[in-house]
Amino acid sequence: MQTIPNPRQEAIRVEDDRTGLSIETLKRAFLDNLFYIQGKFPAIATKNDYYNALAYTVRDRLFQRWLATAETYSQQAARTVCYLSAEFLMGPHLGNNLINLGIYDQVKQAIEEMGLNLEELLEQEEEPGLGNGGLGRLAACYLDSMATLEVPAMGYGIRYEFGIFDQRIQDGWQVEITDKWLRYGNPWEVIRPEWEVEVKLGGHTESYTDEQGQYRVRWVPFQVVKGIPYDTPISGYKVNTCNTLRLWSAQAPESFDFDAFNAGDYIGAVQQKMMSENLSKVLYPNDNISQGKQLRLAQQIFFVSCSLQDMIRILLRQGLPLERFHEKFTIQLNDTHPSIAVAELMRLLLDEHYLDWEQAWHITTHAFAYTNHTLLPEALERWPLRLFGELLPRHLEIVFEINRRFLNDVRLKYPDDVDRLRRLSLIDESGERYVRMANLACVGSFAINGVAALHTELLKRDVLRDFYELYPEKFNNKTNGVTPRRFMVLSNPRLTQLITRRIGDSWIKNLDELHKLEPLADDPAFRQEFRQIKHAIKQDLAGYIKSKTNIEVDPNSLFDIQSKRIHEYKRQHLNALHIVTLYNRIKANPDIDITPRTFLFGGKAAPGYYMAKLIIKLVNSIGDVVNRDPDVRDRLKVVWLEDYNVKFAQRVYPAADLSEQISTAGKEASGTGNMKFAMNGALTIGTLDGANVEIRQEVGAENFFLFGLTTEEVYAKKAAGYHPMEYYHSNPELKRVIDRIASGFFCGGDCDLFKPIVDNLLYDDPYLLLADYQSYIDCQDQVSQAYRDSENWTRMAILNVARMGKFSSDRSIRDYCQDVWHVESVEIGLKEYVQEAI
Ligand code: CRA
Repeated sequence: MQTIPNPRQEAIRVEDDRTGLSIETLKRAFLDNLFYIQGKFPAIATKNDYYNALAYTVRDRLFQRWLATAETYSQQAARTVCYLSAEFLMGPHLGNNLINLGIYDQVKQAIEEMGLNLEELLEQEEEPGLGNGGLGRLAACYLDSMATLEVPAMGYGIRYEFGIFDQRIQDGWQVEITDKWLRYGNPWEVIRPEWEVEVKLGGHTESYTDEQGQYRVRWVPFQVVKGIPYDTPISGYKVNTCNTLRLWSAQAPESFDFDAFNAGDYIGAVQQKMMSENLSKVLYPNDNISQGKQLRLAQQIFFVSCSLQDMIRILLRQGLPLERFHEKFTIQLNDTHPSIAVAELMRLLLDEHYLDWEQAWHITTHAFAYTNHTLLPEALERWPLRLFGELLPRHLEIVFEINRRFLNDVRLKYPDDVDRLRRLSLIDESGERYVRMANLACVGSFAINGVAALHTELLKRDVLRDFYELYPEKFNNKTNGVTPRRFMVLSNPRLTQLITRRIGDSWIKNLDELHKLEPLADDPAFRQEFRQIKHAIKQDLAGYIKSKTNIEVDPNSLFDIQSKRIHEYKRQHLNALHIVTLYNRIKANPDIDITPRTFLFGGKAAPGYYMAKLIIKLVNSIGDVVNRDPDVRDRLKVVWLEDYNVKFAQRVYPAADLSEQISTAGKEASGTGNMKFAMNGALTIGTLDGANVEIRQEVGAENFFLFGLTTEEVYAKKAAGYHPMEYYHSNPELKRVIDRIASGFFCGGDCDLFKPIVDNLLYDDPYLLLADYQSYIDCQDQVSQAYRDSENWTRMAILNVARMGKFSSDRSIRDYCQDVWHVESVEIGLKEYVQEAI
C-alpha cells in the first residue's frame, strides 16, 4: 500500500499490487508476475506460464493473511490443533483459493479481459495427489473447515515426490504411471530450510547414569536423515485465517558420507544418500490395506518425529515450558499411520529433554487423540517385532515399558483374566510377534473415535471391544463430513447460483440453512430449473466423455455412477452383475421397455490387488460388448472414467442421478463420496453401511433406495455357514448372469479370464454379493421406475440437497473442537505488512 500525501494532509490510498482485489490491480499484478516470476511476455507465454502468473497473484493475496495469522497465533500462544496424517489429498489449490478469498468472479473477469480463459488455466494445475482416497481427502476437508472456522491448526505430513499414480486403461486393464506432480514446480509451497530437523534410524541403544545419578538411555543410530519442511497456506472461506500445511521432505544430512567417501567408496556414499531420500519418494498406493514394509514404517517415524520436534521448537520459542506441551497442542492421529508418535513423544521427553517417565506419560496421554477409520482386519497395522526393533530399537524399549505398566494396571482391574491381557497387549504373541499399532494408539490417547455412528458402535462391539470395556469414557463418534466450498461452490457453480438466488449465500458457511430449500421441492418452477441444471451438467460430462473415449452417452439417460477406490468390499462387481442382468433381459426380449442408463465407473485399484484389477477388466469387457451390441440400441452404456482424482471427481459428483453406495454392511467405515453425491442432488442406492445410515435418516427413507442385508444379518448368515452356490442354483436370473460371465462371452470366448471372480463368488463370496443380489436388482428396478416420473425424481433430489447440512465438515470440526480438542477460534485482523515494515 502506497500513500501519496496531498496538500490537505489526507492520504490517497492506492491499492498494492500484491494485496489489492480490484480488477485493474489483479490484471497489473498478473502481468507483473508473468514478467518477473515466469520471465515471459505474452507473445511467448505458455498456458502453464499464465497458470503460474495467476497462481502467484493469488498466493500474494494469501500471504498477507498467512503472515497475519502466524503472527497472531504466535503473539497469543494460541492452543493449536496438529492434524497428523500420512495422507493429504488436497486436489488443485487455485480454484479453491479463489472461492475462499471471494475473488472468483473478479479474477474471471480480469483474466477474460486479457483475452484468456480461467477454466483453461484452472485445468493446467497438477493436483497434489498425496493420498489414496477417503482418508486423505478427509484430512484435506478438515483443513478447509478448520481454517474457515478460524481454528488455529497445522496439518503435518509427508511431501511425497510421487503421489498416487496416474491411471491409464489399456485394453481394459489398469496401467499405472508415476505421478510427477512437481515436474513444473509448485507455486503453492514455500521451503523453510531454517526449520529442518534430524531423524534417527536403526543402530542400538546404550544406558548411562547422568550427573544426577539418573538412569538414562542414549540411542546410537545407524543413520540420520534430515527433514526439510515445505509449507502450503490453507485459506478459510471468507475469513482472514490462513493456516499451514507443513509437509516434510527427506534429505541426506551431508551430500556425501565423508568416511565412506574418503575410504574411496564413492558409490556406497551416494547410495546412502539416495536411501535417505527414498523416505519421502513415493506414497504407498494401498487404500485400507497394510503391507508391513519397513520403508513404510520409516516414512511414519520420519514425518512423526519431524512434526513433534517442530512442535517442541514452537513451544519453547513461545516461551512455554515443556510441561505445558499438551496445553499448547492437541494432536489428532489420522488412523494408526502416525501412532508411533506415542512412543516418539515419550522418547523426546525422556531421552532428549530429560523428563521422568510419569511426567512424560502425563503429557503424552493428554496430547493425543486417535481416529480409527476401518474395521477391515487387513488394514490394521502391526509390525513384526524384528523389523520394528531393527529400525527403532529405542522405540521398542519404550513400547515394552508402556506395555509392562499398562498390563499391570489391567491385571489390577481384571485379575486372572489371561485372555484379556493377551488381547489388550501392545504385543501380539500368538505366533510371530508383532507390535499392534491400534493398541498403542488406544493406550496413548485420551480420546478414540470412529467416523460414523454405525462404525463407532462396531468398534466398541468388536475391533476395540476390550479397550471400550477398559476406557468407555475415551470413546466417541465423529461422523465424517466434506467441505461444501470445494464440493458444491467450486464444483457446481450452477447449483450454487440457483440455491443462492433463493435463500442467499449464508448456507456456504452454515450448511444447515439448505433446509430453506425444502418448500421449493414442491415448486414446479424451481423443480424445472433444478432439472435443467442437472441436464446441462450431464451434457458437459457427456461432451467430456466423448472427447476422451469417443463413446456417445445420452444426457437424458439415468447417470448411474460408482466412483471410489476399487475394492471387493465396495462391490463394483455387484454393480456389474446388475448391468449384465439388464443386458440379458434385452437379449431375451430386444423390445423390452427399459429405462435408459449410463453406467459410469471411476477409481483406482492398488497396483498389487489382483482381484480389484480384474474387476476393472470385467467392467470394461462388459462395456465393450454392451456399448456395441445393436440389440441394446444405446439404451445401456458402460464407461470407465480413466484416472479418477480430485479434479475429475469435481466434474463427476454434480452430474450424477444415482450414487452407488453398495458396500457389504459393516465394511465401509463411513464413506464420504456418498455425501458429495447427495449434496449435488444425486439419489443414493445403498446398504445400511457407514454414513449411509445417517444420510438416509437425514434425507428421509422415502428419498433413499435401500437394499441388502444389515450388519447383524451379515454376521448371522456367516455364523450359520454361508453357501453362495445355493443362491446361484435357486435364482435363475442370477444363474444366467454368472453363466454369461463364466462363458467368456465378454472376452472373446476366453473362459479362464474371469474365472477367479466367478469361482470366488460361487465358492466363497466373502462380501455376500449373491446373498444381496436379488434385493439389489429389485431396488434397481424401483430406481428405473422412479426415474420415469421426472417431477417426483426431481422433488426427491431437491430434498436430498436440502437435508444434507449435517454432512458439512464444518459440523464435524465443530464437534471435534467441542468434545475432543477443547480449542477456541481466534479471529485474525488484516495488516498492511509492506507499509509497516517500511
Ligand atoms: N479407505 C474408510 O474405508 C472412510 C475414510 C475416511 C477409510 C472410509 O469408509 O470414509 O477412511 N479408511 O474416514 C481407511 O483409510 C485406513 O482406513 C478409507 O478411506
